[in-house]
Amino acid sequence: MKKVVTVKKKALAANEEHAATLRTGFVSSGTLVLNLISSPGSGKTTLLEATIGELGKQVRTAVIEGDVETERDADRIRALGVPAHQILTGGACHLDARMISDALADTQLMPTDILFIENVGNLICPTGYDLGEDLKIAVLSTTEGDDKPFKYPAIFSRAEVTVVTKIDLLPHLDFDLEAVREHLATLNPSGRVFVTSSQTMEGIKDWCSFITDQLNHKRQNLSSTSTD
Ligand SMILES: Nc1nc2c(ncn2[C@@H]2O[C@H](COP(=O)(O)OP(=O)(O)OP(=O)(O)O)[C@@H](O)[C@H]2O)c(=O)[nH]1
Ligand SMILES: [Mg+2]
Repeated sequence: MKKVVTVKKKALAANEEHAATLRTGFVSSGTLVLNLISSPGSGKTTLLEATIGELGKQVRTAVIEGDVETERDADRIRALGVPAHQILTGGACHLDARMISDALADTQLMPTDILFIENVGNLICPTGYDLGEDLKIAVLSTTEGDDKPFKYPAIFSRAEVTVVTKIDLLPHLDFDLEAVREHLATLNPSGRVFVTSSQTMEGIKDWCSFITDQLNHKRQNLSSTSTD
Protein backbone atom coordinates (compact mmCIF):
# COMPACT_ATOMS: atom_id res chain seq x y z
CA MET A 1 0.00 0.00 0.00
CA LYS A 2 2.84 2.36 0.96
CA LYS A 3 4.53 1.60 -2.39
CA VAL A 4 1.35 2.48 -4.34
CA VAL A 5 1.03 5.80 -2.51
CA THR A 6 4.71 6.62 -3.18
CA VAL A 7 4.40 5.84 -6.92
CA LYS A 8 1.24 7.97 -7.13
CA LYS A 9 2.96 10.88 -5.35
CA LYS A 10 5.91 10.64 -7.75
CA ALA A 11 3.58 10.63 -10.78
CA LEU A 12 1.79 13.72 -9.47
CA ALA A 13 5.09 15.49 -8.73
CA ALA A 14 6.34 14.77 -12.27
CA ASN A 15 3.02 16.04 -13.62
CA GLU A 16 3.33 19.27 -11.59
CA GLU A 17 6.74 19.94 -13.15
CA HIS A 18 5.42 19.36 -16.64
CA ALA A 19 2.34 21.50 -15.98
CA ALA A 20 4.53 24.37 -14.72
CA THR A 21 6.46 24.34 -18.02
CA LEU A 22 3.19 24.33 -19.97
CA ARG A 23 1.83 27.23 -17.89
CA THR A 24 4.95 29.32 -18.57
CA GLY A 25 4.49 28.69 -22.31
CA PHE A 26 0.82 29.68 -22.15
CA VAL A 27 1.73 32.90 -20.32
CA SER A 28 4.24 33.90 -22.99
CA SER A 29 1.82 33.12 -25.81
CA GLY A 30 -1.04 34.88 -23.97
CA THR A 31 -3.24 31.81 -24.41
CA LEU A 32 -6.18 31.30 -22.06
CA VAL A 33 -6.51 27.59 -21.23
CA LEU A 34 -9.74 26.06 -19.92
CA ASN A 35 -9.85 22.44 -18.71
CA LEU A 36 -13.41 21.02 -18.87
CA ILE A 37 -14.15 18.15 -16.49
CA SER A 38 -17.40 16.24 -16.08
CA SER A 39 -18.99 12.83 -16.19
CA PRO A 40 -19.52 11.24 -19.63
CA GLY A 41 -22.33 12.76 -21.68
CA SER A 42 -22.91 15.87 -19.55
CA GLY A 43 -22.64 18.02 -22.67
CA LYS A 44 -18.98 19.16 -22.83
CA THR A 45 -18.54 18.87 -26.61
CA THR A 46 -21.97 20.37 -27.27
CA LEU A 47 -21.11 23.26 -24.91
CA LEU A 48 -17.84 23.76 -26.83
CA GLU A 49 -19.73 23.81 -30.14
CA ALA A 50 -22.13 26.45 -28.80
CA THR A 51 -19.27 28.44 -27.22
CA ILE A 52 -17.14 28.44 -30.36
CA GLY A 53 -20.17 29.53 -32.40
CA GLU A 54 -20.95 32.37 -29.98
CA LEU A 55 -17.34 33.57 -29.68
CA GLY A 56 -17.23 33.85 -33.45
CA LYS A 57 -14.20 34.73 -35.49
CA GLN A 58 -12.92 37.60 -33.34
CA VAL A 59 -10.91 35.18 -31.17
CA ARG A 60 -8.86 32.20 -32.29
CA THR A 61 -9.89 28.95 -30.62
CA ALA A 62 -8.38 25.46 -30.59
CA VAL A 63 -9.44 22.29 -28.80
CA ILE A 64 -7.69 19.27 -27.33
CA GLU A 65 -10.12 16.39 -26.90
CA GLY A 66 -9.49 13.55 -24.46
CA ASP A 67 -11.34 10.27 -24.88
CA VAL A 68 -10.72 6.60 -24.29
CA GLU A 69 -11.59 5.77 -27.92
CA THR A 70 -12.68 7.42 -31.21
CA GLU A 71 -12.00 10.74 -32.96
CA ARG A 72 -15.69 11.65 -32.80
CA ASP A 73 -15.39 14.70 -30.55
CA ALA A 74 -12.40 16.14 -32.45
CA ASP A 75 -14.31 15.60 -35.71
CA ARG A 76 -17.28 17.55 -34.32
CA ILE A 77 -14.98 20.50 -33.53
CA ARG A 78 -13.15 20.30 -36.89
CA ALA A 79 -16.54 20.45 -38.61
CA LEU A 80 -16.76 24.03 -37.26
CA GLY A 81 -13.49 24.93 -38.96
CA VAL A 82 -11.61 24.97 -35.64
CA PRO A 83 -8.36 23.02 -35.13
CA ALA A 84 -8.79 20.03 -32.83
CA HIS A 85 -6.42 17.33 -31.64
CA GLN A 86 -7.78 14.05 -30.30
CA ILE A 87 -5.89 12.30 -27.50
CA LEU A 88 -6.86 8.64 -27.14
CA THR A 89 -6.01 7.38 -23.67
CA GLY A 90 -6.83 3.74 -24.48
CA GLY A 91 -8.38 3.30 -21.04
CA ALA A 92 -6.77 5.92 -18.79
CA CYS A 93 -9.45 7.97 -17.05
CA HIS A 94 -7.76 11.39 -17.22
CA LEU A 95 -5.35 13.53 -19.23
CA ASP A 96 -1.94 14.50 -17.86
CA ALA A 97 0.41 17.37 -18.64
CA ARG A 98 2.74 15.26 -20.79
CA MET A 99 -0.19 14.31 -23.06
CA ILE A 100 -0.93 18.02 -23.49
CA SER A 101 2.71 18.82 -24.45
CA ASP A 102 2.62 15.96 -26.96
CA ALA A 103 -0.67 17.27 -28.38
CA LEU A 104 0.83 20.76 -28.76
CA ALA A 105 3.36 19.29 -31.20
CA ASP A 106 0.34 19.30 -33.54
CA THR A 107 1.26 22.54 -35.26
CA GLN A 108 -2.33 23.38 -36.16
CA LEU A 109 -3.28 24.16 -32.57
CA MET A 110 -0.97 27.06 -31.76
CA PRO A 111 -0.94 30.00 -31.83
CA THR A 112 -4.43 30.41 -30.42
CA ASP A 113 -6.14 32.87 -28.08
CA ILE A 114 -8.16 30.24 -26.26
CA LEU A 115 -7.27 26.57 -25.85
CA PHE A 116 -10.11 24.39 -24.60
CA ILE A 117 -9.18 21.00 -23.17
CA GLU A 118 -12.06 18.54 -22.93
CA ASN A 119 -10.91 16.01 -20.36
CA VAL A 120 -11.93 12.35 -20.38
CA GLY A 121 -15.49 12.01 -19.07
CA ASN A 122 -14.95 11.29 -15.37
CA LEU A 123 -15.63 13.15 -12.13
CA ILE A 124 -12.87 11.52 -10.09
CA CYS A 125 -9.49 10.96 -11.79
CA PRO A 126 -8.96 14.25 -13.65
CA THR A 127 -9.25 16.43 -10.56
CA GLY A 128 -5.68 15.96 -9.27
CA TYR A 129 -3.90 16.52 -12.60
CA ASP A 130 -2.81 20.04 -13.45
CA LEU A 131 -2.65 20.57 -17.22
CA GLY A 132 -1.19 24.08 -17.05
CA GLU A 133 -4.71 25.48 -17.37
CA ASP A 134 -5.91 28.87 -16.14
CA LEU A 135 -9.22 27.49 -14.94
CA LYS A 136 -10.77 24.13 -14.23
CA ILE A 137 -14.37 24.11 -15.41
CA ALA A 138 -16.71 21.53 -13.90
CA VAL A 139 -19.66 20.72 -16.13
CA LEU A 140 -22.80 19.41 -14.44
CA SER A 141 -25.82 18.30 -16.43
CA THR A 142 -29.33 18.62 -15.01
CA THR A 143 -29.93 15.02 -16.08
CA GLU A 144 -27.27 13.75 -13.64
CA GLY A 145 -29.23 14.80 -10.57
CA ASP A 146 -28.78 17.64 -8.10
CA ASP A 147 -26.85 15.57 -5.56
CA LYS A 148 -23.65 15.26 -7.62
CA PRO A 149 -21.68 18.20 -6.15
CA PHE A 150 -21.93 16.66 -2.67
CA LYS A 151 -21.24 13.12 -3.91
CA TYR A 152 -18.17 14.15 -5.94
CA PRO A 153 -16.88 17.13 -3.94
CA ALA A 154 -13.26 17.09 -5.17
CA ILE A 155 -13.95 18.52 -8.60
CA PHE A 156 -16.68 20.92 -7.48
CA SER A 157 -14.51 22.37 -4.70
CA ARG A 158 -11.47 22.68 -6.95
CA ALA A 159 -13.07 24.04 -10.13
CA GLU A 160 -13.13 27.83 -10.33
CA VAL A 161 -16.27 27.59 -12.45
CA THR A 162 -19.22 25.20 -12.71
CA VAL A 163 -21.34 25.23 -15.85
CA VAL A 164 -24.76 23.67 -15.37
CA THR A 165 -25.90 22.30 -18.74
CA LYS A 166 -29.18 21.12 -20.33
CA ILE A 167 -31.27 23.63 -18.39
CA ASP A 168 -33.89 23.34 -21.16
CA LEU A 169 -34.72 19.90 -19.71
CA LEU A 170 -35.52 21.29 -16.23
CA PRO A 171 -39.34 21.08 -16.65
CA HIS A 172 -39.01 17.30 -17.14
CA LEU A 173 -36.64 16.64 -14.23
CA ASP A 174 -36.58 16.63 -10.48
CA PHE A 175 -33.52 18.90 -10.28
CA ASP A 176 -33.38 21.64 -7.64
CA LEU A 177 -31.22 24.37 -9.19
CA GLU A 178 -31.28 26.58 -6.10
CA ALA A 179 -30.12 23.67 -3.92
CA VAL A 180 -27.27 23.04 -6.37
CA ARG A 181 -26.24 26.70 -6.20
CA GLU A 182 -26.19 26.45 -2.39
CA HIS A 183 -24.18 23.21 -2.42
CA LEU A 184 -21.65 24.70 -4.83
CA ALA A 185 -21.33 27.84 -2.68
CA THR A 186 -20.64 25.66 0.36
CA LEU A 187 -17.99 23.63 -1.47
CA ASN A 188 -16.37 26.63 -3.14
CA PRO A 189 -17.49 30.05 -1.91
CA SER A 190 -15.52 31.95 -4.57
CA GLY A 191 -16.62 29.68 -7.44
CA ARG A 192 -18.67 31.05 -10.36
CA VAL A 193 -21.75 29.26 -11.69
CA PHE A 194 -23.20 29.55 -15.21
CA VAL A 195 -26.53 27.97 -16.11
CA THR A 196 -26.79 27.06 -19.79
CA SER A 197 -28.55 25.21 -22.56
CA SER A 198 -26.64 24.48 -25.73
CA GLN A 199 -29.97 23.76 -27.37
CA THR A 200 -31.83 27.03 -26.63
CA MET A 201 -28.53 28.95 -26.10
CA GLU A 202 -29.77 30.20 -22.72
CA GLY A 203 -26.81 31.47 -20.66
CA ILE A 204 -24.26 30.96 -23.47
CA LYS A 205 -23.71 34.73 -24.01
CA ASP A 206 -22.90 35.27 -20.30
CA TRP A 207 -20.55 32.27 -20.29
CA CYS A 208 -18.75 33.59 -23.39
CA SER A 209 -18.47 37.13 -21.94
CA PHE A 210 -16.83 35.58 -18.89
CA ILE A 211 -14.34 33.75 -21.14
CA THR A 212 -13.42 36.88 -23.12
CA ASP A 213 -13.04 38.85 -19.85
CA GLN A 214 -10.66 36.16 -18.59
CA LEU A 215 -8.67 36.34 -21.83
CA ASN A 216 -8.43 40.15 -21.67
CA HIS A 217 -7.41 39.95 -18.02
CA LYS A 218 -4.62 37.49 -18.82
CA ARG A 219 -3.39 39.66 -21.71
CA GLN A 220 -3.46 42.83 -19.54
CA ASN A 221 -1.43 41.11 -16.82
CA LEU A 222 1.03 39.98 -19.46
CA SER A 223 1.50 43.47 -20.88
CA SER A 224 1.78 45.10 -17.42
CA THR A 225 4.46 42.59 -16.29
CA SER A 226 6.41 43.01 -19.54
CA THR A 227 6.48 46.83 -19.14
CA ASP A 228 7.49 46.68 -15.42
N1 LIG B 1 -31.51 18.91 -24.30
C1 LIG B 1 -30.18 19.13 -24.32
N2 LIG B 1 -29.35 18.14 -24.69
C2 LIG B 1 -28.02 18.40 -24.69
C3 LIG B 1 -27.48 19.67 -24.32
N3 LIG B 1 -26.15 19.60 -24.37
C4 LIG B 1 -25.85 18.36 -24.79
N4 LIG B 1 -26.96 17.63 -24.99
C5 LIG B 1 -27.03 16.22 -25.45
O1 LIG B 1 -26.34 15.39 -24.52
C6 LIG B 1 -25.69 14.33 -25.19
C7 LIG B 1 -24.22 14.28 -24.82
O2 LIG B 1 -23.59 15.48 -25.23
P1 LIG B 1 -22.03 15.59 -25.48
O3 LIG B 1 -21.75 17.04 -25.72
O4 LIG B 1 -21.57 14.63 -26.49
O5 LIG B 1 -21.46 15.17 -24.06
P2 LIG B 1 -19.94 15.03 -23.58
O6 LIG B 1 -19.86 15.51 -22.18
O7 LIG B 1 -19.05 15.71 -24.56
O8 LIG B 1 -19.73 13.46 -23.67
P3 LIG B 1 -18.34 12.64 -23.54
O9 LIG B 1 -17.32 13.34 -24.40
O10 LIG B 1 -18.68 11.29 -24.08
O11 LIG B 1 -17.97 12.62 -22.09
C8 LIG B 1 -25.92 14.56 -26.69
O12 LIG B 1 -27.00 13.74 -27.10
C9 LIG B 1 -26.30 16.03 -26.76
O13 LIG B 1 -27.13 16.35 -27.85
C10 LIG B 1 -28.41 20.70 -23.93
O14 LIG B 1 -28.05 21.83 -23.57
N5 LIG B 1 -29.74 20.37 -23.95
MG1 LIG C 1 -17.38 14.97 -25.55
